[in-house]
Amino acid sequence: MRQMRVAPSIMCADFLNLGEQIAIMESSGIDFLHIDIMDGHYVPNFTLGTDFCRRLSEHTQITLDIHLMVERPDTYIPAFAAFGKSVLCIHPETSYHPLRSLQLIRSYGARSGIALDPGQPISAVTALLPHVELVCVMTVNPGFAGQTLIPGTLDKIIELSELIDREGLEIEIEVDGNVSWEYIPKMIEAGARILVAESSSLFEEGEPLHTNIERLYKLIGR
Ligand code: S6P
Ligand code: MG
Repeated sequence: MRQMRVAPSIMCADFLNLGEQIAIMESSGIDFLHIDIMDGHYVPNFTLGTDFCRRLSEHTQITLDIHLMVERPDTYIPAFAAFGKSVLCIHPETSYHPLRSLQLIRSYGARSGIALDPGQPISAVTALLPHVELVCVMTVNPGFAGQTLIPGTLDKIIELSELIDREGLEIEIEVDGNVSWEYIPKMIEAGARILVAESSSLFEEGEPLHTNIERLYKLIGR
């Protein structure tokens, strides 16, 4: 089995001590920084933006995993694809022509991905799978941290994982939403290989970040 990878969700980090937290993640070998981008339309919230990503990419070598929760993503792809070898994920239902959006991402040298809203069936995105390197399965509704996993979303990871194997596709499954100590083993068993670890685990209050990273690595066997 491929080594599990970890993508801490930066919207859940301690913004007043962000530099310190990034340094801990770098020295711990964290794989990606998951950056949630929200536009107040596709999702009723706002979070981070291009200036934040630019600053982060100047400051760290860790790859940015940019989760675009925005309508009409083509408008923003050029700005967000500018950060090294980032991964850019769109929600296909936000684009008139999702395949064109994925091609646009790749045209900038970034890696392309799609995020699956809990209400979107896998059958809606099968035509896009040959054009992505990553599928982010959302186990909560997009827009907010601190939600509870929606039942049935783990089955979706299993279904997607079987489809990827059957078709021989080179796609990694990322899981985003309530990635808690309790659910992590079930998510891995279902087929997830990238964990968007957040307020339910890595940034859980009460324990320092490095202690939670050690606990997470032990749990995922690395
Ligand atoms: C939600 C976003 C996620 C959150 C994450 C928060 O729209 O895409 O990446 O940051 O779900 O973590 P938790 O553990 O509070 O669900
Ligand atoms: Mg996210």
